[in-house]
Amino acid sequence: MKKAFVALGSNLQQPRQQVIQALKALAQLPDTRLIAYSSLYRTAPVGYDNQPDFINAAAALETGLPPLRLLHELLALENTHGRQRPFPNAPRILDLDLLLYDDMVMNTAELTLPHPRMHERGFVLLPLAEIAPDLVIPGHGQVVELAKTCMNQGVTRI
Ligand code: PH2
Ligand code: MG
Ligand code: MG
Repeated sequence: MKKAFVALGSNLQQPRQQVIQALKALAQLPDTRLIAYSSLYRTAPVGYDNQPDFINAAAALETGLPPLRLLHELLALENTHGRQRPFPNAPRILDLDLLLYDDMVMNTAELTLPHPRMHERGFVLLPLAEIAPDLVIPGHGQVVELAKTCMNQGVTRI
């Protein structure tokens, strides 16, 4: 079994419920256990400002699924929730990003690990610091230290 971390986000159609439902669905994935999940956080949008605040959270999984298989399960779950992709960083019903898969480092068209922007995003790091403060992001350092640099990004635990 491998350990993987997933970021959850939603800012459309009852975002809290979307994220709570998604956590339940993660626990139901084949050959996978949900071993930890964070509180929910209300977060200011990053990248494209003219959209509602997000609800974000982070989850830790233990899984026998290989990384691409896990990624495909996450994308399928987004689709089940009705996710559409009109333009980059558009508001979304559900976003499930594979952040880390053990200490794997890879960069393909389909999947980059660690997630390329996770080390600078408060909406990822603050929830992650709650469940895995000592985790090291390969190439960037310890989650709790990185999270301290993101305190002014409009991320509030709810
Ligand atoms: N996701 C993005 C872009 N911007 N901002 C917040 N606050 N939360 C997100 O989940 C988020 C974002 C791309 O996936
Ligand atoms: Mg994302
Ligand atoms: Mg995504």
